[in-house]
Amino acid sequence: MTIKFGSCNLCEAMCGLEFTVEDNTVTSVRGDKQDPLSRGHICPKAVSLIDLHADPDRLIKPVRRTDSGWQEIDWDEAYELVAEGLASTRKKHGSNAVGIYQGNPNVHSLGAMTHGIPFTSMLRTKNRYSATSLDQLPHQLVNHLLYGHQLALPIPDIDRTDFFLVLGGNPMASNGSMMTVPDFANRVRDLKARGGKLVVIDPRRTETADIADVHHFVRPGTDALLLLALINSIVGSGKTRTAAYVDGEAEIASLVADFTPASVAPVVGISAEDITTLAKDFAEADAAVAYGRMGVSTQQFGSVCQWAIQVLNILTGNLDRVGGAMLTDPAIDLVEKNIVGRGHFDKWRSRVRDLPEFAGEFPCSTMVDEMTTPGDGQIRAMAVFSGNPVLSMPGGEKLDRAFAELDFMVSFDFYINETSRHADVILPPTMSLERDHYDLIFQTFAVRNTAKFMPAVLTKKAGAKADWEIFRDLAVRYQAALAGSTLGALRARLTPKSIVTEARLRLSPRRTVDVLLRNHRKGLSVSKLAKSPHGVDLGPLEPGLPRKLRTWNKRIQLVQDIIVAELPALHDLMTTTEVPTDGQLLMIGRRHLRSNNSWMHNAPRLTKGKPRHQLLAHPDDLTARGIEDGSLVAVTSAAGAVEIEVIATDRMMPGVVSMPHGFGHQRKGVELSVASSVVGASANDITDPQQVDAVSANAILNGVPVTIAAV
Ligand SMILES: Nc1nc2c(c(=O)[nH]1)N[C@H]1C(S)=C(S)[C@@H](COP(=O)(O)OP(=O)(O)OC[C@H]3O[C@@H](n4cnc5c(=O)[nH]c(N)nc54)[C@H](O)[C@@H]3O)O[C@H]1N2
Ligand SMILES: Nc1nc2c(c(=O)[nH]1)N[C@H]1C(S)=C(S)[C@@H](COP(=O)(O)OP(=O)(O)OC[C@H]3O[C@@H](n4cnc5c(=O)[nH]c(N)nc54)[C@H](O)[C@@H]3O)O[C@H]1N2
Ligand code: SF4
Ligand SMILES: [Mo]
Repeated sequence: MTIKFGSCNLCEAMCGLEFTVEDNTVTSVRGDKQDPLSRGHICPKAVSLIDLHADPDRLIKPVRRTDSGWQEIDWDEAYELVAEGLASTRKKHGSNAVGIYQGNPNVHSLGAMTHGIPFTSMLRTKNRYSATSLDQLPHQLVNHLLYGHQLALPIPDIDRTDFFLVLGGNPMASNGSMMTVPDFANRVRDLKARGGKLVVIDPRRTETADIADVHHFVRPGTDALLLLALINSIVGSGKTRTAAYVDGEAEIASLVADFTPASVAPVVGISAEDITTLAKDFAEADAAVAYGRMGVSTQQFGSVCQWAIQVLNILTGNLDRVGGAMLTDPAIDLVEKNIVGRGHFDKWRSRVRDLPEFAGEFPCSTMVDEMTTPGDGQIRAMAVFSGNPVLSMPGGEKLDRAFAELDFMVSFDFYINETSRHADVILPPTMSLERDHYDLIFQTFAVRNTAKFMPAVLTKKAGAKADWEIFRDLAVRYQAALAGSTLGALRARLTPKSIVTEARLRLSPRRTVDVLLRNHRKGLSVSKLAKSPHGVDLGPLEPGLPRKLRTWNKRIQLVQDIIVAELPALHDLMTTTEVPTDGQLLMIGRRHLRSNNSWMHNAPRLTKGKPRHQLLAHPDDLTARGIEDGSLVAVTSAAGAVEIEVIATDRMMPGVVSMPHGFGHQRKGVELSVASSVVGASANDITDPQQVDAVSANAILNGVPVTIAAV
C-alpha cells in the first residue's frame, strides 16, 4: 500500500487529493489538507474516480462500429481508419468539410492541451467548435476588448474582499467557474467572520443563496438591466474611483442615464429601493467585487452582462485592488508569455447564418446548420474530442440526426455516449489517474497562485494509450494519408511549420510543462515541483495594472461599440410590460454537486439516492395550470418538447422553471449502464439554437420561454 498525492481534474476547483494505492488500484481518495489552494476540500465526484477507473463500460482499446455492433480493434487499425476517414473527406470536399468539437474535459487534460491543439491545427478547418460558445465566450470576448487578451480575466479576491456580489453562479454546487475556488463554503465563512457580505442574484434560491447574507430573485435574462441600473446609481452618487489608465467614464454615465433603478425594477423583479441599496453598499465597501457566471453568460444579454460586471468593478476602483478583482500570476503564464493568443473577433463569419468567429471558432449554436445545409463547405466528417454535443448543445435532437448522416466520424472518448454512438471509430485515452497532470488553464483563473505537478498515480492498463500518444501517432498517419504516400515520401516534403508541429508532438506533456516552467521568472521546473507533492504556494493575488494590460496603448477603453449597439434592445426590454407572454415560463438550468455535465451518471457513488433531473417549478405556477407536484409534464419551447417529472418548490422564483442539462441517456446503442435515477430528459432538446447572444453569438441556455402542461 502506498500513499500518493495529486489533484482532481474533474471540475475547475483543482482540489488536492491524497490517494491510497494498492496493486495499481486506488482504494481510497481523501482531500489533501496540505494543498495550499484547496486545504483539504474535496467533493463526492473525486471519490467516484474509483468507480470510473473500475467501470467495465469504460473503453480501454479502440472500437469500430459495425453492422453487428461495436468491435474492438487494435490501435494501428484504428489510426488507419481515422487518418483515412479525415484525409479522404478533406481531399474530396475541402478542409472545411471536416468539423471539430472540443468538449469541456479537453481543458482538464494536460495532454489534450499540449498535443490536441497542434493535432487539430493540422486539420486546417474553419469549422471549429468548442464548449466555449456554450459557456464563457462572453467572458473571453470582454477580456479581449477591455484588457487585450481573451484569458486576461480579473479574478475575485474572495479571501480579502468585504463585499462579494455573485450573479448567476452557484459555486456551492459548481465549486466555482472562471474562478478556481475550492473550499468555497469556508472562504465565505471567513468572509462573514471578518464582517464581509455575500449577495446572490439568482432566479432560484440556490445552495449558494442559502449561505448568503442577501439573496434576490431576478427575472432570467434581465441582469443586464440590473447591472446598468447599478452603474447608473453609482455614477449618479459621484462615488466612482476610476483608475487613471481607464478611458470613457463620462460616456458611460450618459449611456446608462435612462437605466435608473426605478425604470428597470418592474422588469428585473427587484425593487428600486433594493437596487439602490445594493449600489450603495457595493460602492461604499472598502473592497468589493462583482462576479457573474453561467446564468449571466449563457443568456440573451450575456456579453452586455459580462461587460457591465467589469465596468462596475472598474468604476468603483475594485479592479486591480486587494479584495477586488486581479489578474493572476501563474507559474506558467499563458497571457504574459502569449502561449495562448490574445484572440480575435469577427474576422470571418459562418457560412449558413453569418455568425462571427471568436479566436478561430464558430458558435456551437450553428454547428447543426453547418452539418445539415448542403453546399460548398458543408461538414461531412466530424472529430469530437471529449464531448457530447447531442446532450450539450441547443438543438440536441436535430444534432443527433445530423451525426447519423455524416460520411465519417471519430470520437476521442472512453465512453460510448449519446454522441460517440454515431462514430465510426472511438479512440479512448487513459483516464485522469493514469496520466501526468499539470493544470495549464485553471491556474490562470485561481483565487490564489499555486503550482503542482501530478505524476500519474496508476500505471495504465496493457494496450491503453494516453491522449497525447494518440494525437502524436495519429498525426503521422494523418499526414501520410493526406499526402497519399508512404511515410518516407512524406518526410521529404515536410515544411518548417510541420516540423515544429511534429517536434511539439514528440515532446511528452511532462517535458513541455518543464520547458514552460523554466521559461518563467518563478524558476520552477518539474523536478522542483516533484519535491512538493502537495503543490507550491506562490502567494495571494497581487495588483499589476496597467503593466499587465495587453491592449495596444496599455489603457482600458470602457466604451465598446458592439456593446453600445445592444443598448436599444435593452431599452425595449426595459419598457416591456409582460415578460414573458401567453402564460409562458422562463426555463433556466441547474447543476448538482453529484453530477458533471453529461457524464459520470454511471458512477454508483454519485447516482445513488433520490433522482435530481426533475423540472423545478413554483407551487403557484403549478396550481395555476392544474398540475400536481411529482407528475409528468410536457415542457414545450419554440425548439421542441420533452416530458419530465415536476417538483413544486418555493425555492424557484414564480414564473421560472429549472431543468438541469446532460440527462436524457435513454438512446439506442448507448452502452452506458446509467442508473434509472438519472435517465431524465435532455434540456437541450428544448433550448433553441436559433436564439443567441446578439454580440458574441454564445448559446442561450438560460431564460428559455417554455409552456408546461400535464401529460
Ligand atoms: N442546457 C444547458 N446546456 C449546457 C450547459 C448548461 O448549463 N445548460 N452547460 C454547457 C457547458 S458550461 C459545458 S462546459 C458543456 C459541457 O458539455 P461537453 O463539452 O459535451 O462536455 P461533457 O458533457 O463534460 O462531455 C464529457 C464527455 O467527455 C468524456 N471525457 C471525460 N474526460 C475525458 C478525457 O480526459 N478525455 C477524453 N477524450 N474524453 C473525456 C466523457 O466520457 C464524456 O463523454 O455543456 C454545455 N451545455
Ligand atoms: N458539480 C458540478 N460542478 C460543475 C459542473 C457540473 O456539471 N457539476 N460543471 C462545470 C462547468 S462546465 C461549468 S461552466 C461551471 C458552471 O458554474 P456555475 O455558473 O457556478 O454553475 P451553474 O449551476 O450553471 O450556475 C448558474 C446559476 O445561474 C442561475 N441563473 C440562470 N439564469 C439566470 C439569469 O438569467 N440571471 C441570473 N442572475 N442567474 C441565472 C441558475 O439558477 C444557477 O444557479 O460548473 C462547473 N462545475
Ligand atoms: S470540487 Fe471539483 S476538483 Fe474538487 S474534488 Fe470535486 S470535482 Fe474534484
Ligand atoms: Mo462549462
